[in-house]
Amino acid sequence: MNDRAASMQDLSAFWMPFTANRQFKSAPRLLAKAKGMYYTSDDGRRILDGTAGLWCVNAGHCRDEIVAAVQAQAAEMDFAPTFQMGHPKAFEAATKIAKHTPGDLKHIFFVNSGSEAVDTALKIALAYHRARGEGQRTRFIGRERAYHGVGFGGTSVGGIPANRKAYSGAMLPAVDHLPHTLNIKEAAYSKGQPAWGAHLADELERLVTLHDASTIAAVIVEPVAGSTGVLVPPQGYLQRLREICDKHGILLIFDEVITGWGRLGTPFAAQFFNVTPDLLTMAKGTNNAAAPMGAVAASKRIHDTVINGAPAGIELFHGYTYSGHPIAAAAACATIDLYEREQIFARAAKMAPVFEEAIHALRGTRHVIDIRNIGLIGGIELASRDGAPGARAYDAFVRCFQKGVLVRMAGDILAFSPPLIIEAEQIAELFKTVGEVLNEVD
Ligand code: PXG
Repeated sequence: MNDRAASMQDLSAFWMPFTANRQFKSAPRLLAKAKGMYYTSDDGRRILDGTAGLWCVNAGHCRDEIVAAVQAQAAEMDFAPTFQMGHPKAFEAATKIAKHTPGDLKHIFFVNSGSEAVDTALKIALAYHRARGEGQRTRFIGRERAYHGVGFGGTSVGGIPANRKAYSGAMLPAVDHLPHTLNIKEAAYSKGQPAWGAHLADELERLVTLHDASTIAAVIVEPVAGSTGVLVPPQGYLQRLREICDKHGILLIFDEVITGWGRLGTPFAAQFFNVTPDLLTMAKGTNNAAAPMGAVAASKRIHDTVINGAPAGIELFHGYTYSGHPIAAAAACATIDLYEREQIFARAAKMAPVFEEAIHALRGTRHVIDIRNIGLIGGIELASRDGAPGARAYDAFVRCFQKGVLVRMAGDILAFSPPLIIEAEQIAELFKTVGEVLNEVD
């Protein structure tokens, strides 16, 4: 342990998520405060947040209006059940969310995380097919390199080998995967959507032939895959998935946990790509990550079929103690008001070209083999060190933090997803630091 770690409280009790615990605890990186675009580390350094926390603090940190809403709600009513009871903030939050969801996806089911949103969406898909007499549709189609959280459902439809390996004997039984859409040979340094790759959606037809449409409940994809290294959908790809799903009566689920709430300059990626799914998951930016919250937005057809198809009584046997938790709901209301008042999504759209130019200016920098971007999401793929995949990006991440910039890494890809309030000078600072660091790391 380094000196600082030794002088701090005991780090051993917290078994940290998705963390190299032994490595971290021997040289911890701790954040103590946050405001706007910046964190403050526990040793008092200002850290530019290039990742909006974990793709979630879209309006910037500790915004006064959201802080006030959380404080007021905590004092007024800490908790109230939403099982056969209700409280105003949950209804208000759902109504505000539904103003921004695409198409007729205006029915909002509250959960507490992206993982729960995904598992909930999968269950709603099953319930929908069952309610309409097609209960044999139980198969899900995910995609390679997808991240859909860590529930058994999300892990099963996800496509990250490391996340599945230890649990592989206990995945959902009927799942298949589309190929992912990244092809550096064909589409390196694409700005926005690659021109190459729409045909990869036709793989869905192959899976439909293999399994028969009558067994398939839903296809789930992230419109832009974020956490496996920024995989931008090829032009026409999502439209093609939508067409094939419609042709075969298969539901299309967009996992918008990362792309939701303005990341692409529109409320959701569905509006950006002009493709409307049947179910849409969200979390993170829903309440600016001020308290755990996620949600599933369901189309009218799905909602009405499940609700009206049930006998009198509870229609969907699903929910969480904290579904629509008052503090999370109050934070969501304040967050969405703030997004609207400051036109944060339009702001993201305006900054996207500045971000695109700045990230692509790193083309030609040492180690870089591809740069990808869309909206305020960017990825820089590095050549891996021989025999040590991920080590180079990890070193770059640590060095960036030492130099006052927070980035994320996925394998050997550096990922960027700043708060949507980022200014041009901060974009310049972010990528200047990254460029310096890439010249310094082996
Ligand atoms: N779906 C998607 C598309 C996600 O990106 C989840 C579901 C799960 O959300 P919860 O709230 O259960 O964590 C996510 C989460 C990273 C990173 O570094 C990404 C996520 C979470 C943590 C880190 O890229 N995405």
